[in-house]
Amino acid sequence: MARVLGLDLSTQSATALVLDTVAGTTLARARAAFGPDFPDRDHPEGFIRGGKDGEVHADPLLWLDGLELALARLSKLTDLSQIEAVSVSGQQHGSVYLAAGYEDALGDADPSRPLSAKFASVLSRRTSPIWMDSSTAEECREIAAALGGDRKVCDLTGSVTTPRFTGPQIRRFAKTDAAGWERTRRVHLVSSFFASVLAGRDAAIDTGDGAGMNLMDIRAGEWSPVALAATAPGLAARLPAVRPGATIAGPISGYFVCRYGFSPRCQVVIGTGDNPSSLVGMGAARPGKVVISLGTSDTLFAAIDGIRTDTAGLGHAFGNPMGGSMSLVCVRNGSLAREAVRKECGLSDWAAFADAVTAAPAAQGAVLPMEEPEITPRRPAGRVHVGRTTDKAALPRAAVEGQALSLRLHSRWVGTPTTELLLTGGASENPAVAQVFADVFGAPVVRLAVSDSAALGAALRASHAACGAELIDLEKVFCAPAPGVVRPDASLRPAYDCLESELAKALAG
Ligand code: XUL
Repeated sequence: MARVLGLDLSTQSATALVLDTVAGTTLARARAAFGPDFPDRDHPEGFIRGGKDGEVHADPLLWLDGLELALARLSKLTDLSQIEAVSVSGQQHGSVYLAAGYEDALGDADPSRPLSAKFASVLSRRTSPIWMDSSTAEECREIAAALGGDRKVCDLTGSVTTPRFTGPQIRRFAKTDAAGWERTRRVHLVSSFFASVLAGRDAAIDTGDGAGMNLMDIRAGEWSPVALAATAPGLAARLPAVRPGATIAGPISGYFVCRYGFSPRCQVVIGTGDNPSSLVGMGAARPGKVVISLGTSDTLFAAIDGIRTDTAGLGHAFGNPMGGSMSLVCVRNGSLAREAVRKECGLSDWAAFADAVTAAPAAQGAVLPMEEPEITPRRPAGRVHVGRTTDKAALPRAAVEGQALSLRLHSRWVGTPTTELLLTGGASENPAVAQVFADVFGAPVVRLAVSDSAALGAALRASHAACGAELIDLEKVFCAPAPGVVRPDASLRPAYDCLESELAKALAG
């Protein structure tokens, strides 16, 4: 028997997934939603909008409570003492700032006090900036200037300085709250913070998530001393080590043994970001498959041979937790934009939205719906229209086509032709949406039988790193495609090629 647990701390929820890797079965899944499950906390979406200059933060104590609620629910479904290893996936770029005494909070095994009570007094920054934060344009400019320009930063760290990335966020904190920075002893990513909490001591940041900080030398897989120096004073001493994804942080802490009945032999494997984790969970950790995840943010990613970077500065190169690297294109206006269009068109649910997409003629006009300031392409909120004018009846299709075309356009730098698209995330279950992606990319779309690819990736990584399982064997069982490949309509290719070049022109102008 080899039972493993994958945890995903995402923007809106904490998910826990238990696999039996010998029987090849999913034993239990539990979730806690930061908004709906904690109505008195008043963060209905799980994060805090409307901060100064585009700040978007979240409450790390709410994340801890979310983890505990998910584990409490999980413990009613399966025997946690049988779990041999656990790992974590976390929303990327978000950071947690800890003051002196944080090691005691990590090591405190007293099961009568919840984690949030232990950590409340050791946060040197009460809230955590998350990936939706766009407040650091000035810090991005300053870091890029200190490092010799965007191209150099991109070549060194895998991305140009990017507002949501952790380095610029750290710099803004150090500049705007020097006393808070002075009090800070440790900065963790969401993934490394939760791996540390589970292990009861500091866990390393993995090279997958570490690459989303503008601080790591992407080729060496180590912190870059020049990037650290350009970001904030004394940063090197405040970061945990950076290590390959298959590193074991240690056995699970006494807190989880006493409070949830874990075995003291359960091993904690260091965490990674949700996109690198999904790469593993989708069975795409080796080059060849392109994953599109349609969630709060839409992302496109693929394992790549060697290191390639986007000279246009929009795409990112991250470490692949299984070795090598991966590309990532991240679009902020994902499901929230689809939802805005659905509501605007008076469509009561996603089935009605799917009907509207199917009913409208294909490849006539596309609309890129940017309801909020966008990161790929970098633009203020507003819609970009190309091709024929779109009325309300055609808008749902045109908006999905616009999103698919923009992902196609902004992933050209990766350079590998798309032979198969793996679609995941909430909207991927919508057959009309899947058909549009197949048609726009001119590639068959496959969906996996298992949802929660980020939590699944964490569980598979735990099994590989701590229980010696081969990823290729795990993939055969847990990443099997769902029946029903969605085939592209090749006759639409020329029309979509035209719309893509029109979109490129409209965005350049
Ligand atoms: C990736 C990114 C988002 C978050 C969402 O760069 O910012 O996909 O990881 O959780």
